[in-house]
Amino acid sequence: MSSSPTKAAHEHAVLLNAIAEGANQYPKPEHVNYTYGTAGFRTLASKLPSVLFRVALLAVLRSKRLEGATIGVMVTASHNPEPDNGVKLVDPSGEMLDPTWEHHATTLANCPTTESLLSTFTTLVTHLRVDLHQPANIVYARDTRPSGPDLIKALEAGLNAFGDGVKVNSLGVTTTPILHYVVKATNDKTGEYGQPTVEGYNQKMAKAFKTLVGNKGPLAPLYVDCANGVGANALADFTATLGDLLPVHPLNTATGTPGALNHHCGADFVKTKQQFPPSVQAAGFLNKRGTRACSFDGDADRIVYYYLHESKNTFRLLDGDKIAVMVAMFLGDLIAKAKLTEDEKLYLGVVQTAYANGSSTKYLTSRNIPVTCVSTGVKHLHHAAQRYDIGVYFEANGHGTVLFSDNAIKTLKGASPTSPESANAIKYLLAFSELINQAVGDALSDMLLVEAVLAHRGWGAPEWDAGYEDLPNRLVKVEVPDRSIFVATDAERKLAYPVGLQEHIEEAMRKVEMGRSFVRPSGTEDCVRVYAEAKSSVEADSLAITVTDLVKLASGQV
Ligand code: G16
Repeated sequence: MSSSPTKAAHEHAVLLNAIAEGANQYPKPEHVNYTYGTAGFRTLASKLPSVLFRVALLAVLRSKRLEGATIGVMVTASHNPEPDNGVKLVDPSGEMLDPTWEHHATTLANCPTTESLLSTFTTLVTHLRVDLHQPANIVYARDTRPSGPDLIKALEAGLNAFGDGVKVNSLGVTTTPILHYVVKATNDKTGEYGQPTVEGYNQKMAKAFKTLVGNKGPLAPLYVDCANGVGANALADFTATLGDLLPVHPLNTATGTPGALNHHCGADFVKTKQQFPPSVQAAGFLNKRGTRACSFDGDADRIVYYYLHESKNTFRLLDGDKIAVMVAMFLGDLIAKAKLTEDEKLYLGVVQTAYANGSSTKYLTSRNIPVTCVSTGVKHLHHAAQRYDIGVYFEANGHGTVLFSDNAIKTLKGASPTSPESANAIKYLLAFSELINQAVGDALSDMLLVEAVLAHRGWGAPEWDAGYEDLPNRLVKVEVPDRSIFVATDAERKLAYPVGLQEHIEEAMRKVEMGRSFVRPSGTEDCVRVYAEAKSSVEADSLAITVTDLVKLASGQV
């Protein structure tokens, strides 16, 4: 649709007026510098209203630029403590926002005044070649944080500035991966991915899970720590759809209790502290030896498993690395059983980050499974995984999924089975491609993936754990006055700055057997993270302490 220059100028002026009116309600606080980081904007909720208003503007520009494709907005701070909140944009494919647009998000968020916001907005419209007459479609949701409703109001104020020029779909309170699913399904014009609703998500996964384990159930009961977050609601909805096939015991479901979210529970607590959440212990879980439990994080995009070791009576963690290894081995076996022809050959690979335990990488590479190491952040893993026909990616913290390429799906659908075993393998591979969230890491979908693999293998947690022994490792959060002085390189395995620090870290590594350590600034919290692993716990501890001291020294704290 085109309009005369005068009419267009008038329409633009009306839009800018509406934006100005809204923006004045949400002024940018002084002395705050925002960055669209690893997982969007994330900071204290009280600092975010102006950011939400501006994110709405960018979401609309992105949708209009893509001729009305649906863009997602998720309001969450995932694993962060309750006073924090955040917001991230989801691209039409269900993936994270195109990295070239992250900079525009940062620029808009940092405009100091309404005037500068309007001129930056106008510049972006021109620079990004956005036709404001195009339609825009936005779907949004939030997690259970108490600050969520006010931030959603700020987001809606930004969307409302466009009047009828934007169609919105609010999913209310839901998990991050469900929002990603709905975005992907909405934009999938073939309609094959699934119904673009929460119900559609539950039905799709329940159907695939039944195909995979329907004749093996009911499975052994599973304890699920929901981190007192939105995963509790999603789990309840899903189990209502699934029925009795997987009996779950939900724990930490107090979504309305102030301060409870991620507090002494959840995937990040378990992974970082390497211990049971106290609430899981209190639930009598430890009396049931060998029983597996898992923890979601605050927005249910991460999951880790754990259990009590039978004879040693110790906590055993089955983190993202353990999930990746078990799943890659199992899918690899299914590919072999499918007996595809040379032309149909499917390549499977694993993507990890520097946090991956050295033992997991060794286990995979020694079995000829290709492993790629990329920087932290799902967007990096996701893109690297797309290079395989079946790309398994997991961060050690439990954030991950398995991507099936179009070629893999087409090949499997077109393959001619040579035996009942190959027919089953093909059927199961296709069912896994339905069960596993193709847009992003998803605690609920990953839980079902793990359960399906365990059921097929006939394993419990100890058998799963037996594959390899993790090297003892430590993860330390160091608060520093300015984390931006730490600049990582080489897929975050080394530090480029401060100059000289890397040499000291390497010297410390050489002093312990099988020592490996790295330092990187967090993209979601105001801290620097130190990772250390070594042959023994004592050495991992000492390496972590030495490197932490080096970080403090370099940041002028000692
Ligand atoms: C986010 C990202 C993850 C990343 C994690 C920690 O997770 O999506 O890829 O591993 O933050 O990042 P950092 O160490 O940079 O703080 P979530 O679950 O918090 O959204």
